[in-house]
Amino acid sequence: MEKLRQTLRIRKERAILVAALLSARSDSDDLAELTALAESAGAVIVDRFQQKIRKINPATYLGKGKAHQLAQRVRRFKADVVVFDNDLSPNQIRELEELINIKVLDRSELILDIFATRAKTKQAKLQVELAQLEYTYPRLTRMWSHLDSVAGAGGGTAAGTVGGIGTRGPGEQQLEIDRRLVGKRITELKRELTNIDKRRIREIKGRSGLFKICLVGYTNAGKSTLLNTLTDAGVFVEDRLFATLDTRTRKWTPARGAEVLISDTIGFVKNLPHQLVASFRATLEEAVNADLLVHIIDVSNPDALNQIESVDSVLAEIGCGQNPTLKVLNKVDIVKKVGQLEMLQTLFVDAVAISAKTGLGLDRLSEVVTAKYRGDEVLLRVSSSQSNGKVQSFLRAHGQILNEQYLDSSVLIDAKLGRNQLAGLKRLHPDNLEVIQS
Ligand SMILES: Nc1nc2c(ncn2[C@@H]2O[C@H](COP(=O)(O)OP(=O)(O)OP(=O)(O)O)[C@@H](O)[C@H]2O)c(=O)[nH]1
Ligand SMILES: [Mg+2]
Repeated sequence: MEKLRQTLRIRKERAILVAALLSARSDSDDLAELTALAESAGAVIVDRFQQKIRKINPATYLGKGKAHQLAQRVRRFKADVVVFDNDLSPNQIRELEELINIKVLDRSELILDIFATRAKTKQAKLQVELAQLEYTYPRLTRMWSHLDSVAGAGGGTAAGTVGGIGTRGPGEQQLEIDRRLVGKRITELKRELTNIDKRRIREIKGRSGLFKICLVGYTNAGKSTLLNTLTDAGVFVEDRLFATLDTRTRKWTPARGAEVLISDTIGFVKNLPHQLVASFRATLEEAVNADLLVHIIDVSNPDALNQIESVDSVLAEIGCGQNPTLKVLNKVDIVKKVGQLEMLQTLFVDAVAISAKTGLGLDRLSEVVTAKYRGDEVLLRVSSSQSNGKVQSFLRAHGQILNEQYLDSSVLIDAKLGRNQLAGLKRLHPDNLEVIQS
């Protein structure tokens, strides 16, 4: 049994997916997302097992009868691993593994594994390692309790060493040693990450003068594709979940005179493991500091509404549930379900429909973003010396000049300008500036 949970990797393994549904709800395919997740991790799905349960069995999550059925299917399909869509306690995992004799993973462990294989930068790697240690460690250690009875069994634990031959309870001793090692590693990781985070937060704060947009959304919604289309950023895009684990920031000019910073972030998913959200907090800092969140929605996904809800709840968890947000309905070029786009447009009347791939709707998106960047329009009367040409150029670039009147040495201008640009105009020191109507 100790072999079962040395690694949580399921690449190329034959997997049975299990969803235990507590409610009677059966409106959507509850295993669709787990299927995508498991495939992303590289597993070959050999069977899917959806079961309605009336209550959670504390020992095995599923009732005993259902668990036995599962064991039979494991044998029939020669499966290597069972992945639950539910989160299981360490005890439930142990009991299930004893019963069906192959590795059992829960949803969070699967997500953590995908993150581990995707992490490329030092920061992402440290963040994932920390989340994994915090989530998985107690679960792995529970598996070692059996070592009590196989004293001196040698090898086979995640840390690779086992206590001396013949000593009583090497499992317990090993547990103690590993607990200390893991505790030390967690402290180290936290220290390293704090340093990187501080640098990163300084970097983000350093951009405070500029208007910042952060792309957020469910994994695979098309955030990186949009960033690439808008800015030629060359960000990794792939039809798999969690393609992006790092944020990338680029300049974007949605209209003449309007320059904004736009960042990509990691994708969200339903029930993102709490430890991951905590570890990735610095990466998500881009979202917290953004002037505008652009929420990308994959309208071709039949589950789009639930995905929107999941994203909103992660946003609330990281503390930006109240930030100004623009919803963008992406992938309109491939929406299949009749009425889906119309339904979402009715629910979110301000949403902009686009295709990041074909470019459809991007002009409208630029317009809406520019309007948010500029803020509500105000009517101004500005007077400036004729030698200070910058004031006129600024108004021409950012606003709309309604009337110009040339006096002796000055010019009197009536213009419309976005409220957010008043500060920029003031920096050019016009002789007089009066807001006539706001
Ligand atoms: N047909 C179509 N496909 C799109 C569109 N936008 C994105 N895609 C595809 O959707 C898949 C996911 O796109 P990404 O840009 O990687 O999605 P993401 O939101 O960055 O995903 P994560 O980084 O995993 O969170 C890719 O295969 C894209 O080519 C679109 O407007 N139309
Ligand atoms: Mg991406």
